Amino acid sequence: MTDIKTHYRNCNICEAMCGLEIKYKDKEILSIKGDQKDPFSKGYNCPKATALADFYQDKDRLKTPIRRTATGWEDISWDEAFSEITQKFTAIQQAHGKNALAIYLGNPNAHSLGNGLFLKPFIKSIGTINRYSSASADQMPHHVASNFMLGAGMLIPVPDIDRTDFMLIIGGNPVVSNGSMMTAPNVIGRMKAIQKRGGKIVVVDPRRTKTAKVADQHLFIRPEKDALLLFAIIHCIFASKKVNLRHLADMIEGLDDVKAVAKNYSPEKVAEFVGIDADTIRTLANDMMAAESAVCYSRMGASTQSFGGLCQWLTNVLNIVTGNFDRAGGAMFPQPAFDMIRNHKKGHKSTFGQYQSRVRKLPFFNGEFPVATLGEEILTPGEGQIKSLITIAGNPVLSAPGGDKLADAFDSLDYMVSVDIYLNETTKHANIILPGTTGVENSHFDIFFNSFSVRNTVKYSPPLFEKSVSQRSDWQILAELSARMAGIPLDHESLKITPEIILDMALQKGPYGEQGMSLQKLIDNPHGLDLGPLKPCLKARIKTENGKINLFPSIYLDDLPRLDEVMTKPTHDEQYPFELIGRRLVKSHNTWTQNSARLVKGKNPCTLEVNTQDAQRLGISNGQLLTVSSSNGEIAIPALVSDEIQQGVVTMPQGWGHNQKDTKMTIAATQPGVSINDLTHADRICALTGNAAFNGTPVAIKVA
Ligand SMILES: Nc1nc2c(c(=O)[nH]1)N[C@H]1C(S)=C(S)[C@@H](COP(=O)(O)OP(=O)(O)OC[C@H]3O[C@@H](n4cnc5c(=O)[nH]c(N)nc54)[C@H](O)[C@@H]3O)O[C@H]1N2
Ligand SMILES: Nc1nc2c(c(=O)[nH]1)N[C@H]1C(S)=C(S)[C@@H](COP(=O)(O)OP(=O)(O)OC[C@H]3O[C@@H](n4cnc5c(=O)[nH]c(N)nc54)[C@H](O)[C@@H]3O)O[C@H]1N2
Ligand code: SF4
Ligand SMILES: [Mo]
Repeated sequence: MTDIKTHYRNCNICEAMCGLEIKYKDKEILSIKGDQKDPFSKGYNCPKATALADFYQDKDRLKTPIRRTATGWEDISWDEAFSEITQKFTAIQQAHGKNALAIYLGNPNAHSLGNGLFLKPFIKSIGTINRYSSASADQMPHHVASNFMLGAGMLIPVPDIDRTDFMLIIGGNPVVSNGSMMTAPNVIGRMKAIQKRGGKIVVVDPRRTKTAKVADQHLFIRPEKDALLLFAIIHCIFASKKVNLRHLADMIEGLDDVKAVAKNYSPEKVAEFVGIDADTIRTLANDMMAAESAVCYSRMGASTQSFGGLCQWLTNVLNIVTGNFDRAGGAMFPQPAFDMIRNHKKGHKSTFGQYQSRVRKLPFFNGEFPVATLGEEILTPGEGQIKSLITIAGNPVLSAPGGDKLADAFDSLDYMVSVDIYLNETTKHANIILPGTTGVENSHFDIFFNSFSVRNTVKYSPPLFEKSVSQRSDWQILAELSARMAGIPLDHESLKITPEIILDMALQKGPYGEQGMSLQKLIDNPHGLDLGPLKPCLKARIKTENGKINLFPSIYLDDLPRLDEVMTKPTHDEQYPFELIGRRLVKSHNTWTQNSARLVKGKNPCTLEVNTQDAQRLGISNGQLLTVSSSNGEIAIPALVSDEIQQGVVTMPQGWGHNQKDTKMTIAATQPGVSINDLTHADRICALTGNAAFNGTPVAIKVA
């Protein structure tokens, strides 16, 4: 028994940062459980964590570079792969300009220490402005709001869930997702604690989700009408004359302008469009004002929709005018030990709209263009056309709006490279796949999620298992590619820098440096360290030039006519009368965890939930195969008749569709699920931020 060892680390799958206790013997994982001594997650973990063992052992996982040939994939050496890639990328950039090479970054980059640190120099080395990521299929409206209101896109307010007395959750299902832009392991436990201390939770969602079932109140809302609801609540708060800005009173600009505009959105005016009656909206506003502390938290449902920009602005406004911004129990700002914005100067220029995309003129922001425009930038001929692409830890064929069309676009590229652990729906289009190490083979530190966390904590874990001699880490791949692209010799000193060296420096120079924070300190404390509850800190951390909160940035004013059209020109799509929204499943994470046998065990979860009355009207019965069509395409999917989904709305999981040919994810390929993004359309975006508008996609359904 003595040779059974224990390793502690944070789970790297979702944002929750659950601490894990892993028992192992030699190179075999024996068990994965929640780490009771983790100061943040306190023993909590979800079923996905155990699959870290499956990803480690997965026989389908790539370990060496492979190259596509006319007769199939062949193994090649790292040197051959790097040489070919450098030569091809350089030739394409010389012939067509720097921007002819594009880059797409997927979600696991945010969960990786090495990628978080080494992507920036890599991006610099390829010198392209054609940069895309999953962020514009997710949370870009949050960054836009923080950028314009607070002067820093990464200064994100997070709900102080552990102290709030009233939580309004709009378009989030954190009981399943475990929170997003709100790192909070065991959300369900934290929600129950709100109720135990006498507080209240209200969920606004077109579906009665697991989160809605835990809440005290659930309000069904029509998809994409959240900005109107938020405006109406704000209207009530101004009308009641109970605006109370507390300690931020001398930091707010534009209060009267917001008040004047909010006048136009009375509960009575918006009710029929929102689908929530005026009295209920007034009660909601009153409940929020009456609570000792309160917070509005809005997420995917309110971000990946046509008015995502307005929703995230109005969420901040609501928290501010109720006196719940930067205050215990409200929306607060973490102070991470690795502080990404510490050295940002006040008043630094926003890059929003610095460039416009070539074809659709969408805004460049936070160093990237919206992923919704990637396909047309590849397919539209002319000066500046994308000819070559590198994807890093992303699967846009399944994750981007109109993903199936992206597959065709990728086939038209002159040259494509993927840095990925699988041969999947996206990477199969690459000429070369470079596989990095993953999960337990990597050291781990959460750069991003400590910045979105509901409590200040910090933790570092070394790799559990050393990689084999033939393997490289993602960061090593990025470092070598950067050097080769920039013509730096491979024995250069800069190539000796590791993530640990940079991390240690950032910790020592960071906000806890004077108290002795360092990498060694974290190595000595493998369960992690508690740095305490969130503290009011906005005065010190705000990055606007004059140190004030801009409550009404003009970009939002300019977007209001578009919102008003919802009420003045309501449309009913005769051809596609249903509105499609997505759903997340406890046992899958986006597109990439479905090769774990234990996670996909059981009946097919990829079903289209249809409201009972709609089903009766259309003669649809449970389990029946349906054809679902949209302006983008068509899928076949079994029905799940339910009263949990609102009439006129249908929902299916995101991240599925693995039964394509020429991939190598043996278990995933046997799963019947289809891709929601064969239905969503790249043209459907939030016109303000360019973020994908997945929710509310018009669809038609019929029995197949
Ligand atoms: N319709 C609809 N579409 C959506 C969503 C939705 O709700 N509805 N959600 C959106 C959201 S929130 C997100 S974040 C995006 C996600 O969009 P993507 O990031 O494009 O998709 P993922 O499934 O996260 O892709 C992860 C990829 O990284 C690879 N990978 C996993 N681990 C590693 C690693 O350690 N190293 C490397 N190099 N590769 C690795 C996987 O094999 C996979 O190819 O999808 C978006 N798309
Ligand atoms: N188990 C699991 N956990 C995950 C992931 C996963 O794939 N699986 N993915 C991770 C990622 S990358 C992210 S970004 C987070 C996302 O975390 P969440 O934001 O919690 O994600 P969703 O479950 O997509 O929740 C969106 C909710 O919005 C609702 N909704 C849809 N349209 C509208 C609308 O117009 N208005 C309103 N009010 N609601 C609407 C949907 O019914 C759904 O309940 O989850 C993370 N955690
Ligand atoms: S909730 Fe997220 S971080 Fe926690 S164990 Fe599950 S997948 Fe991992
Ligand atoms: Mo996401």
